[in-house]
Amino acid sequence: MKNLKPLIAALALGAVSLGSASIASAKTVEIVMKAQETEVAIDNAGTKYAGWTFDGSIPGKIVRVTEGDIVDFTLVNPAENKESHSMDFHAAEVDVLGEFAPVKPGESKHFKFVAKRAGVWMYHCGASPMVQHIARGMFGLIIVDPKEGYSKNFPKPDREYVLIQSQFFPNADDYKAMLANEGWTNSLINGKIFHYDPVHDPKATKALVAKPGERVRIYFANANVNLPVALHPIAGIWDKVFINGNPKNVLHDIATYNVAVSEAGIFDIVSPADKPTNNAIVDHAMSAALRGAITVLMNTPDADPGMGKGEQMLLR
Ligand SMILES: [Cu+2]
Repeated sequence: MKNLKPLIAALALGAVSLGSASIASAKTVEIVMKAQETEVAIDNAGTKYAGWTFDGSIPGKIVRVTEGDIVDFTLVNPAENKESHSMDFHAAEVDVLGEFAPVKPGESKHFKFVAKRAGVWMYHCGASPMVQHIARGMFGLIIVDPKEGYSKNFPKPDREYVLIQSQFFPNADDYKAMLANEGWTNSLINGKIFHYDPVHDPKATKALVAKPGERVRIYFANANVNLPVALHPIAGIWDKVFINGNPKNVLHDIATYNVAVSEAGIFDIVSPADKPTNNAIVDHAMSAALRGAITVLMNTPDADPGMGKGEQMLLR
């Protein structure tokens, strides 16, 4: 294989000198994450839970790149951890036994991949038992924006929010129960029960906000270990659903979309422009909704202009 390297390098240089748009604009995005076995708050009251996390919070940080970019990734597993951990980016086409292999405590792993396909993709730890590493909180989202940018069919949103749903198993050690789907008591949205639902939890201090008539783009991922999500915006209709977040995979006028375990996608909602309204974005499976999977979206003229933009895409 070694003798191929000069050839590959030459081809790569050739591509650059030709000035191909995708190569010329492609950038390398360096991402470092640290596996942290640490306590996290799993509800708005601050109830502690023995989480396993990327960088100390559930979910891990949003990774956002543009189609064609190189993701230069390092996973650090500090020596104080007890478990091996790993990284599985669904946006990557690599070797499950290579790039995605487990990393022991005290070690780290570095790999690169080209984000060749636009979309919205879950990432997660894949170390054994995977069910436990995901259930305890080791997941997040990578957004690969299309290199063509926005278009008539893929309109620019006014606000963007990330919502990641997961199942909460209070007994963090019983991975056999997790496999059997037994003992899960609640659903988490971005790591907390009723995170953005002051109706069902008076301790909730945050909700999604927008102005009437704005296009709100929800980047949703199903990080449940076993259950699909029936994603529905109560008192609204998904104007567009982009399956897997790719502009080519567009659906129109959808009430409920079934999101498979590990699936992620884009869900656009546009509220009536002529009056203030509220939506409740739910998993219409009641066992999940009434155990935490409800998110309030308030459409009011005085909506904070900074919400749903930049760092305020993922409300901690
Ligand atoms: Cu892990």
